[in-house]
Amino acid sequence: MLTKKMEKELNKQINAEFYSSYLYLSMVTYFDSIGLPGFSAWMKAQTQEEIAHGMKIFDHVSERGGRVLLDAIEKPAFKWKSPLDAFKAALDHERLITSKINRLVDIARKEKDHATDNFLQWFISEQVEEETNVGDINDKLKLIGNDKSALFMLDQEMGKRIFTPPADKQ
Ligand code: OFO
Repeated sequence: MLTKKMEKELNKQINAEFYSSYLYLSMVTYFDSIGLPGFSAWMKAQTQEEIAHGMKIFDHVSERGGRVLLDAIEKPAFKWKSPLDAFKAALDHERLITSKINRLVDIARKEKDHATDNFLQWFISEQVEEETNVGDINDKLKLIGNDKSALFMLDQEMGKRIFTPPADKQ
């Protein structure tokens, strides 16, 4: 059984994950609008991943006897100055999400909720992966600078990303 405090904080994280999905969906349309279909496809996969994160927490709250309360999702930004600017925003966002997950673990420990602590360890590892993936693309975009043909090649590489549901991940 979840404590009221844990239930409330997990509900906030469900909202944060759905907001992540919304933010990246907004980036899908941004990349489409500047003619980068590979970046757009990458962000679409990211959008699906965020929904899966939200649903994973949703299921945990239900399984542990809590009640999911859906809240309004904040309006995301819709334009960025460049692909690098968008990926910088994505990296900042992932760092924020990591801090939220870390805080949730602290709360689970304070509440002596070992099941939720254990459940959240998957998200701790996932956030390392999220920050690494987004950070690597940031680095590539910085190297590319104004080189249009290198950007075209990166776009093709990004377009190969396929969404893998969390249940299929190790
Ligand atoms: Fe859910 O990891 Fe990104 O935000």
